[in-house]
Amino acid sequence: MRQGKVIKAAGGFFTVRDQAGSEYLCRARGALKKGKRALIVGDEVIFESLKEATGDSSGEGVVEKVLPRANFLPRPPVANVDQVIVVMSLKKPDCDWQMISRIAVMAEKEGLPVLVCLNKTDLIPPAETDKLNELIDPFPYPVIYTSALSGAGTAELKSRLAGCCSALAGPSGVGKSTLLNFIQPGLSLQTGAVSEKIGRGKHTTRQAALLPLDNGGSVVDTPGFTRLDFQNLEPESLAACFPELEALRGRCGFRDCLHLEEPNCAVSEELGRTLNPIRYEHYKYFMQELSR
Ligand SMILES: Nc1nc2c(ncn2[C@@H]2O[C@H](COP(=O)(O)OP(=O)(O)OP(=O)(O)O)[C@@H](O)[C@H]2O)c(=O)[nH]1
Ligand SMILES: [Mg+2]
Ligand SMILES: [Zn+2]
Repeated sequence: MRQGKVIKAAGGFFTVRDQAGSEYLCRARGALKKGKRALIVGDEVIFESLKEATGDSSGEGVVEKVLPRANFLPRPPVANVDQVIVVMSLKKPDCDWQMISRIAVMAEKEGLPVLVCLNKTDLIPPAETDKLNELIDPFPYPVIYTSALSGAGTAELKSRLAGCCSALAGPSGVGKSTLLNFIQPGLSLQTGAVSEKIGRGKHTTRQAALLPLDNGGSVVDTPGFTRLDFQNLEPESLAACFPELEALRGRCGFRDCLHLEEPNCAVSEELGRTLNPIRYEHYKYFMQELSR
C-alpha cells in the first residue's frame, strides 16, 4: 500500500501522485467513486499499485481508503488546501466585488487564509488606480495586482504560492489559468478568450487539477463559475466568516446577536469605522440569502 494525493478526478478515474512524484491512474473502491463520499482533488489516499510487482512505478492502481480531510471547499470540490486565492479581473469581465466576499466566506468557514488577486491591470488606465484602491480597501485581506499579459505582479503571486497548497477561485475568464502559465510555462494549461458579446469567460478549465510548482508549492486551478451558492452554512455562523464582525463578538447586547437590527448591536457604533458599509451590505445580502 502507498499513500498519495488525488491530483485529478475525471470520469471515474483518479490520478494519484505519491510522495516520490510518480503518478498512478486509479480506480476507486465502491463507496469512494460517486456520491457524498466520492474522492475529490486534494484528498490524501491509501492506494495499491497494480504494477508494483513488475517494478513499474507509474501505472494503474486502486484507491482503498481516503484519509480525513483537514478542510473542504465545496465548489469546485477541493480538499486539504492551505490558502484560497480569490482571482478577479478588473475588466473583461468586470470585477465582482460581492463575489470576493462570497468566496472569502467559504474560505473563512474552513478557517483558511484568503489572498485577493486582481488581474488584468493592463486593461485599467493608470488614472483609475486610486479609485480601485478605494474599492478594494474595505476587504480585510491582502491584495496583489497582476497582469498575466505584461507579467506585472506575477513574481509576487508566485512567491505567495511557494511552500504551500493554494486553491485559485474566481469567475470564468478572469485569467486563473493564464496566470499559472505565466508563473510556470511548462504547465501549458488551456486558456480561452472572453466572449465579446456577454463579456464572460467560456468555462475553458473543465476540471480542478492540482499542479506541482517548481518552488515547492502546489496550486489547484479550478473551473470558473458564474454563480456560487453557500452550502452547509447556517445564518448564525455567517458573522464568524467576516473577520470584522467576528471582532465584535461579545460587544453586542445579545450574545447571539446576528448584527441585523437588534438593539445594542455594536455594528451601530462600528459602521464606517472598523466595519466598512460595503462589507456590511454583503453580509446583509448573504444573510437574506441564507434565511430563505
Ligand atoms: N488583457 C489581459 N488578458 C488576460 C490577462 N489574463 C488573462 N487574460 C485573457 O483572459 C482570457 C481568459 O483567460 P483564462 O486564463 O482562460 O481564464 P480562467 O480564469 O482560467 O477561465 P476558466 O478556465 O473559464 O475559469 C484569455 O483570453 C486570456 O488571454 C491579463 O492579465 N490581461
Ligand atoms: Mg482556466
Ligand atoms: Zn450585533
